Amino acid sequence: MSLRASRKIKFVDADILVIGGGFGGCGAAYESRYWGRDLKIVVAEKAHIDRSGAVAHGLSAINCYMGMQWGENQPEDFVRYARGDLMGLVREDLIYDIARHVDSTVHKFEEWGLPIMKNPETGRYLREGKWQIMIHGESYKPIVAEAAKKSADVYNRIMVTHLLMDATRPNRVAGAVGFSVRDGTFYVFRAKAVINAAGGASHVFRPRSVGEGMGRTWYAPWSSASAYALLLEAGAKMIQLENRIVLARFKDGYGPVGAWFLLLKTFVTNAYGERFEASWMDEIRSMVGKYADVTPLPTCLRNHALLQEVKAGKGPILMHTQEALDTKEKEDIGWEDFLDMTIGQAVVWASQNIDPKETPSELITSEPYVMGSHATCSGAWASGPEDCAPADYQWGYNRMTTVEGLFGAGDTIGGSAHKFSSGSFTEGRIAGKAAVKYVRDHAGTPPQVDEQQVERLRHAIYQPMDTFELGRNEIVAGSVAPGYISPLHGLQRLEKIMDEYVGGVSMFYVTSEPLLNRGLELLHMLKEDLDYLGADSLHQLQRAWELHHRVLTAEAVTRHTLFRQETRWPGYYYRADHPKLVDPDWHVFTSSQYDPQANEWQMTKLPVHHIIS
Ligand code: SFD
Ligand code: AMP
Repeated sequence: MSLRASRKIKFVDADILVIGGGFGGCGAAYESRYWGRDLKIVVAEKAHIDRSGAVAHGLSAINCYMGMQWGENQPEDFVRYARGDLMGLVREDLIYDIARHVDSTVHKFEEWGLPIMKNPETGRYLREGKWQIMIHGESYKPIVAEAAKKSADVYNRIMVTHLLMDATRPNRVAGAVGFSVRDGTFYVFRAKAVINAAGGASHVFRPRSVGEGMGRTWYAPWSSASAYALLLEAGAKMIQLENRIVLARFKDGYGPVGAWFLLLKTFVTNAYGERFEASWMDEIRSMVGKYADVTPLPTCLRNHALLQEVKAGKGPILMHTQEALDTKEKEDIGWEDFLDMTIGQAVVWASQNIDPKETPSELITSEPYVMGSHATCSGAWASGPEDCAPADYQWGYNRMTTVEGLFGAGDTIGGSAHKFSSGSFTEGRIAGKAAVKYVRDHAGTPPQVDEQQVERLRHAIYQPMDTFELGRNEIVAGSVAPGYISPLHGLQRLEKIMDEYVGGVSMFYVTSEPLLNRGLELLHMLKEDLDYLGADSLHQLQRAWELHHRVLTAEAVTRHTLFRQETRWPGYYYRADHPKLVDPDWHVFTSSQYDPQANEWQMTKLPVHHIIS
């Protein structure tokens, strides 16, 4: 009997359980309450909903807004844009569905108190670019969280570790379990429907920032792949996990570039003052054909040009902020861009004596991230909207995964790139509405949790604390422990494997079949050692389970990358053994399904349907 498993147990019954109170989760809670006034809606959040998730620190732009009431854009245009950026491979039904509803989400944010910048000449929202608008967004997250808090019972500081399945129907979700990272209480959530909105993943690949700086990444360091691992272990079908994203960012602080390129019209050169993108176009065309002529140039191809320039020794690449900040207004926007969303970048300026009005700043490509809401679309294979999804894209309820009663939103859902904060919240709303309908339609057949599964998990979850209790007796020289592996050591081992074998920064994003196969062997050995994780505190226990989630997700990324025998997104990763894009064979989604009992993976292709001309 585990020492720690004798702690308190708390059962929480819900009609709808939302895992993760980020943008997708807040949208799901809000909309579930709207359609399900009489239902019990519960949010389980591993941090505190007021400042959790990727938007914890705030943002300075909303990157998905149509402006339909002013005739600025139509949903069809947005589908074309996202499709072009992802080089043809997106779920057009899901993207269209978000685009047609996203404006109403943004209007709600403004009504709830989010200050959105206005264009003084038109009175409309100030456009950063065609799809983006500028906000004073330091408090974006608490403002949006308030709506969720009013809609649901929020359980903060609960790390969800596993989903529960119905006792008699193996493909029907029944809830989830986790533990309080504050007092260790074991939580059993029994729910009729579950919406997984647990966000994307940083720290799957080794970051450029290492040592004491390793907490500085572009995507939040606490984005720990639960969205994917929870689904994989439940046997849900996943897609496009090879579509990891690499971002061009201000060096060392990871400051985003959108406001600079699009609003401030800042330009980039190599160290010799040359604007280089055009010079790589012939080479790009030879690799990806017609996708090189998409406007704007796809994000991955912009990366590719930058990378080629760096490899040719023409770095550092410079963003000429000093040319853009020629008025006080622009200077204010430049600083606020970072102070609202990436304070670390403003700190880099201060610490390196960089006055952006005087001196250009270095740009560089980041390590890869796994996510579904930026210029990338890794995630779950989900049922689409009833009115416009092709027949093989729908099986009942919008945003339901292939597991009965299990929905997703935001980074969780695959195939629908470019949703960002507003689109993730919107997708949460869509999933919430569908989950309410699911609960009502299935009122007569509620799931039953499998008591044995709960008991098994109660023991497994606290095991790292017991392992530490025993292993600590053998500690030598401070923290050297022959008897267990610490979550940090496990994480560093994972990052090294992914970096060196699966296309991280140290390999200039290059991988190949032999490298991927070796990576899988090493991941297998790492997985064996996860049984010996030791946690000296509840905080470390959370880190241990985050590591479990990252490792399983990493394996899925590796298997997808091996399965797709082409280089579709040069600049995100390169299959050196398949350097070109191969549309006749690979104009498809890659799909995986994991069987945890047998520890087997099934890889397949799924069709890409174009529904917008
Ligand atoms: O400039 C568990 N994003 C941007 N979106 C925009 O609209 N505009 C921008 O300007 C954006 N930029 C940007 C962005 C993100 C970051 C980090 C930076 C800059 C520096 C992207 C959006 O933030 C992103 O698209 C959405 O937030 C995605 O929403 P969602 O819901 O999929 O993820 P989340 O918000 O991180 O929430 C996840 C929640 O789950 C919790 N959680 N809870 C319980 N148990 C577990 N096991 C859990 N695992 C996770 C998390 O704590 C979190 O609350 S720019 O760069 O493009
Ligand atoms: P980022 O700051 O890089 O996350 O980008 C914010 C938004 O601007 C996203 O919608 C990007 O796709 C878009 N964006 C960034 N840079 C460019 C560029 N050079 N051309 C077109 N769109 C861009």
